Amino acid sequence: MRASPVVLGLVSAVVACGAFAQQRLGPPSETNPVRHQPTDAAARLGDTPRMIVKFRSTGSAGVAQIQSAAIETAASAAVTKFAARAGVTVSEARALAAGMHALRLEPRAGESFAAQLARVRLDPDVEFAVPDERRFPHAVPNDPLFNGQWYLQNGAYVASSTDPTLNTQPSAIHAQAAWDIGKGSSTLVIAVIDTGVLYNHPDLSSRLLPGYDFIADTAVANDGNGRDADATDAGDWVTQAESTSGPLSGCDVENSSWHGTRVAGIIGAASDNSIGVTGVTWNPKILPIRVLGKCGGWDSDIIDGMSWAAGLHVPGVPDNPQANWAKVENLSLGSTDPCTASYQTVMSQLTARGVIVVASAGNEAGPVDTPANCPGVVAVAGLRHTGTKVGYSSLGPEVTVGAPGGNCVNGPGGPCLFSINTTANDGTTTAGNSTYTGQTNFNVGTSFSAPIVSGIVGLMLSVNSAMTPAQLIARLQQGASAYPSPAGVPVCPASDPNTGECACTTSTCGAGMANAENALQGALRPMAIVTGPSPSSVTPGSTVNLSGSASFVADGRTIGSYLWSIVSGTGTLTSTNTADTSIVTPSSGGVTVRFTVTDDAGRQDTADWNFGQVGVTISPTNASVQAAGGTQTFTATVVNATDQGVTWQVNGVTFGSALVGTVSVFGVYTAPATVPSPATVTVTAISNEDPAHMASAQVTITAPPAPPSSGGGGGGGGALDLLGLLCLVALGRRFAPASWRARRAS
Ligand SMILES: [Ca+2]
Ligand SMILES: [Ca+2]
Ligand SMILES: [Ca+2]
Repeated sequence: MRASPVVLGLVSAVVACGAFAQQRLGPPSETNPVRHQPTDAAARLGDTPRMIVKFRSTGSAGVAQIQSAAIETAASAAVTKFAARAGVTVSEARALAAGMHALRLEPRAGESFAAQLARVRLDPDVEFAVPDERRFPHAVPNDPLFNGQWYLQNGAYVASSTDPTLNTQPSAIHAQAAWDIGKGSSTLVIAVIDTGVLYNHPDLSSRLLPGYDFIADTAVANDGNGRDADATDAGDWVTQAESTSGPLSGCDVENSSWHGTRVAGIIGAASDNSIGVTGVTWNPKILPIRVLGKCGGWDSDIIDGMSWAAGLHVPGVPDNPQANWAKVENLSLGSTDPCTASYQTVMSQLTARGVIVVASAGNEAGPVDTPANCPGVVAVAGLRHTGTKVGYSSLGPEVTVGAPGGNCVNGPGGPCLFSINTTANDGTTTAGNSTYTGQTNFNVGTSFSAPIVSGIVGLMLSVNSAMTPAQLIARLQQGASAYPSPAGVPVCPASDPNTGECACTTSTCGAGMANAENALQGALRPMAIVTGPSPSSVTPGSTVNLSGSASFVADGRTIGSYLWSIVSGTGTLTSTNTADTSIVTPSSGGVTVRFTVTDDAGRQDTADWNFGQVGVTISPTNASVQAAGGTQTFTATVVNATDQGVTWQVNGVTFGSALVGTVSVFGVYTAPATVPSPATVTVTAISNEDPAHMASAQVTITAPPAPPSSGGGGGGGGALDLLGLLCLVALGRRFAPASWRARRAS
């Protein structure tokens, strides 16, 4: 088992709600207004820990199709067989999506949960067993509050105003400009995997689908039962009494967050409807998936919710109707952990279905939380209005892009100038009045950076539904605006000691600041795709067929023209304006073929096919080295190879020999003790990736100056006998020349 989750158990934060949030913690709001940690970190596993197990015998669940009941039957049989074989008592077993199971086992006397997990992993049918852990929420056209939605602006909104929220900010996402291009398709579904939603919010209700409540644990659900078809947020407040004992012991005492309602409003508040705020998207439907309740939510519920939203079957739950299958899923939740096998399993299934998962990086100012750090997830870091990283946001190489996360500038008590305003509710326990966040009841956290990007992804998919997640992510990143480097702001991961602010880099905050306008323009461009043989498998001078037929264009567009061209090297194309072509590769050197697709609107994309033979060069190509200790360093350069490494030889012998000189793994040639015959040897660097390609240098060994008191022995130059060679190799140069000269064959 990995390092104790108890140690790692600093959880990501819930939303901040003005004075309510400030009472929780001390740090200045600019630094981390949203972070809250459980007083009892053991709450991550709960008092009766459960694990998520995948059995090999259940096979891989259907990626493209909804699972059948037969698979479910096989799965429950796997649990029964496992219990009998492992000699364990299963006190709770629930089949999850993707062939996984949530299991609670009766521990043996004195057995820790970690030891129990280790024992389960020994079973031959167990593919993986990971803890089922709690994750936590990371945490407005003519709509009258839109002016306060600084993060959506693009032009100088009120350039003359002294109110900084009304002027364009560097990290604002240019949504206004994007809406001139597209406001999102009404057939697209974006899932909000969160606390559920308040269906009666007047600025949200028209956008909401029925969704589902996946919280199996009644104490967490707070709606009096387990899973049900009503995804209404029942409130997630935790009382002092609940925190002291019972199933929520150790959890933070807090008011209801209405987190899902806040997240949903950013993605898709009812827009241009004369009330409240504006969403990043105006038309797509929002599918509320309730997985977070009191004290966060369990992996087992989050994973099932993610699966169901995308159209996968979840045992015991009626399937999501196909019209409501989500193509985008927003997860503004997580906690500090490596990506688990359970999340990897569901992510690979969702990616295969073309579903884009967007997750908040976390509010720990540390490594990216899980599931944001899982492969294929669009991880979003939080930015200040100026485009620097806001203090609380987690950061790291897993981040895809940055987006506004909200920052206050003023300390606690003053208005929060750069709140991410959205739909909310004023109830501290059960729901009260529908409201909006603002400068006094502010809303900040990476929880709100993620839905900004989910909205952008929704706009992109609405104009180009054929993009794979990888293709969409590439266009999203290409469209991101470069991070600023303000003077006096430490470069991430270093940070300002007071605020935590730092200047983002592409290795800490992703490709740049998410830009809705550029992303949408990128999605509208054709996608040029060239398929052909792997260049490394191609023989020089052979005919290669290249196809551009897999290329596609944005929805509603048609292909205008194709163009094949040679941008470097030599070769002859059989045709240049068709979807497919062929080329004879050069017998020496390489060639780069470029394929350009132009759609009927004149938008273009290109893709290159490179044929390059592995090339090795050596430097210098000639050298003169004195015998008996002289050295020469050679450098080998390898091109067109993934592996840049070479193997060194002297006269065809790897690493050389005492007779002709030796060469180290670093290319350092050391002359032999005496001048060999012939006196010129060959040093060769051979490509490790393709040993057919090499480069050589000639080295002439010269005699060392004669010793001052040469006592005879003749002209030298004779060969050492075998014994002498072995001694030389074994003893190195610890012997003076006089010593080994004595061993010379007569
Ligand atoms: Ca329920
Ligand atoms: Ca419910
Ligand atoms: Ca509105």
